[in-house]
Amino acid sequence: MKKILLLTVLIFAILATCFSFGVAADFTPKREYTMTVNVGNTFGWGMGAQKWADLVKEKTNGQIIIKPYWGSQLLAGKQMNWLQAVAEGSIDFAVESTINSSAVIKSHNLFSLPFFINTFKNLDRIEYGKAGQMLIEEMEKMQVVALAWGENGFRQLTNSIRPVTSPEDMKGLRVRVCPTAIYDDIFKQLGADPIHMNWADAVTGFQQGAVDGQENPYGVLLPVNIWEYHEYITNWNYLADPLLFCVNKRVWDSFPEIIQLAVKEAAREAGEWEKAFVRRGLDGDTSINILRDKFGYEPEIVDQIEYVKSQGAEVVDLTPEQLNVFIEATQPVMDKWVDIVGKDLFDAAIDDMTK
Ligand code: X2X
Repeated sequence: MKKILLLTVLIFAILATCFSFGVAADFTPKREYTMTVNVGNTFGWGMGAQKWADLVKEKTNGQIIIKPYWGSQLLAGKQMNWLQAVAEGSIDFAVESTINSSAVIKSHNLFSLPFFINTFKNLDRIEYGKAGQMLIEEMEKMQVVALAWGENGFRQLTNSIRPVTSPEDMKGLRVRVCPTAIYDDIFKQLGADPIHMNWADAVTGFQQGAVDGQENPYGVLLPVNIWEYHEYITNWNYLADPLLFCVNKRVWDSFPEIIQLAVKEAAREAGEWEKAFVRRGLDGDTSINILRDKFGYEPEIVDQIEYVKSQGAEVVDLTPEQLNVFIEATQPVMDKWVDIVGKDLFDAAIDDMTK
């Protein structure tokens, strides 16, 4: 009896081993997987995307090769189309901003609610909390698997006309904004003139003076030398711009478990590095210490705000009173967009932030 049992166990073990090898052997990776990124590889965002690709190659012993395409090249510059492309599978991977998916998934406007999130701590609580989970689950239903969070950053206002300390100062300013509706509402509400322009055309637009201003995080202001076009920067953290490290679901499901694990680990690691890189100098010593201690990485520029000042930018920090004027002025936008984002998600985000 014992012998039969032993034999059965042995047969099962052999079958299971064959089966698992069989599954792995059945898997033939594509020669190359495509990845879309809206910016270039000199931005922290782009460096994080490259790091993900490098780590995936390393952790899968060269089985999975991801080629990043910069500047939304695969989308002919149409930054708002990335999610659709990854959902359909015409692009395999993405390291992309939730702003650029917010036209397709309305809930992604959560991060663009004006003056709602404001601090890194709040942002992390949302991303790794219930609201973040809800967003990721919603994406998976659309065939996009989000493996890790990254960051473009809190967006700041820059312009070539005058220092902005109140909505009054924004009257008539022609501001390049991301091509999405909530931006129109915010900037119109503040008296400015929002101009839609894809990022692919934006820097040329700044050079040619087609607009007076724009808004982007320090992680973008530095690599484009924004002070060469816009002397004035207002720090107002008015909305957050997270990134997601994503893969098409069919591609994901085609990977054996061991490869999935490697791709996910690589995304988490690259995301953590990338977040610390773009936050460096903006959150005290926290991010700079992560870069140094965890990654052994010493950035050339440690204090991003001091750096732009040293290049000639005039940086305005709003007082709490000045900030309040902006918060009150944009309240109608907030009221309108909470409904579009979804009350459940909004409440979950508040819950996350107050935990
Ligand atoms: O278009 C922008 O401003 C950018 C580069 O920040 C995004 O892709 C959201």
